[in-house]
Amino acid sequence: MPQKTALITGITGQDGSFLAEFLLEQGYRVVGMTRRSSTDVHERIQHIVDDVTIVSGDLLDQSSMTSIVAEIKPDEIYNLAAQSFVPASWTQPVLTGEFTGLGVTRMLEAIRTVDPTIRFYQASSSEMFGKVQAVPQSETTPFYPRSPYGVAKVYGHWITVNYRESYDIFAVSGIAFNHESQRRGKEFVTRKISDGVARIKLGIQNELRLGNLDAQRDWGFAGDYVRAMWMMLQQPRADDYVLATGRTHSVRDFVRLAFEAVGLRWEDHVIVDPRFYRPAEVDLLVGDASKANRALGWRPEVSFEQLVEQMVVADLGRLRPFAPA
Ligand code: NDP
Ligand code: GDR
Repeated sequence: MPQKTALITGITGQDGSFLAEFLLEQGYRVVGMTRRSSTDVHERIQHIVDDVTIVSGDLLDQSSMTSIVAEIKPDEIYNLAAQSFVPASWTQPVLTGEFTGLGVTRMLEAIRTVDPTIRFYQASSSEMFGKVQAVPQSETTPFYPRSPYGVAKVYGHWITVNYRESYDIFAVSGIAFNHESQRRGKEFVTRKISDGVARIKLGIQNELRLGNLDAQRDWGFAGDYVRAMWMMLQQPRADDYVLATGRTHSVRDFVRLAFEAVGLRWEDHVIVDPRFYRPAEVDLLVGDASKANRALGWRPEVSFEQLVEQMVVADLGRLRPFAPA
């Protein structure tokens, strides 16, 4: 079989780095689209940077995306790039709409005009369920987004469905619930906690300030989710899938386990700081991934407890050289 080419937008992000590793293992030629920056943003893909091709483009710029698709001639495109931090979507709502919403249309337009046989994966989100209309949430649960980010993702989701139905493009949307790892950005709550716990354990800091501890999320491991993205593009028929573990935990549960992993009591160090509350909160997410399980044979392998432990251990190892003598 000839080698396949995959184009990943957002290759420098958490998921992009895991997906690039996974596709290289499958024998793909991997091309990553990155936006120009004056600093090195390749931290997460440093170890594979010589194995992938980096091309310069931006979700805001139609011509860059169209010419990348024409030049690279990918078999598959994984659209992972987005403004992905929910709180930033209230302070930069228009930019979030441009990146996270319209950016999807720009890539679909590039496919439509260059080669409509290219297969397309859109990184949709459980944030689209927002104020949930059913528990657990499945592919048929109505959307009720609670942030400009969630609203933009709903647009990205439906434009993907629309290009599939309008132009017969193999365009699919993975409705992924939260997935984490030691490569998660430090502004997201899981990594903020694992990083904070490691700092406290090592005597670098003494307290951890968090927002709403009651929020509940369906947390999985990012490495498991990128496998599902690929599986979705190998199917005979284009379809959308919920990707989730089916288990939900509160932020407080994550905090407790993370502190327990280093033998500390979370109550002695965590301060609830209303600065981290959101204008509108998503209280409870728990996904029903039985369709992905049945049709793709996909099942997440890393448990919540393993995930918490892995993240804390990784941050302890990273920060140990900075511990006071
Ligand atoms: P990250 O925030 O870690 O990565 C986002 C990526 O998008 C980065 O590579 C970033 O590049 C890139 N990017 C942002 N803006 C632009 C732009 N204008 N042009 C080109 N590239 C841009 O996100 P994750 O890896 O966690 O998530 C991947 C995708 O999946 C996102 O779309 C996210 O919304 C979605 N998602 C994530 C979930 C999760 O739990 N992780 C769950 C559900 C959906 P740079 O390095 O330059 O900033
Ligand atoms: P989320 O992830 O908004 O679910 O979006 P995040 O980790 O930011 O928040 C999860 C929950 O934790 C609560 N929380 C805090 N959050 C942050 N960031 N910082 C805090 O100090 C804090 N304290 C409590 C939040 O209120 C929230 O309820 C992530 C992103 O990856 C999206 O791109 C993706 O689409 C969804 O997951 C699925």
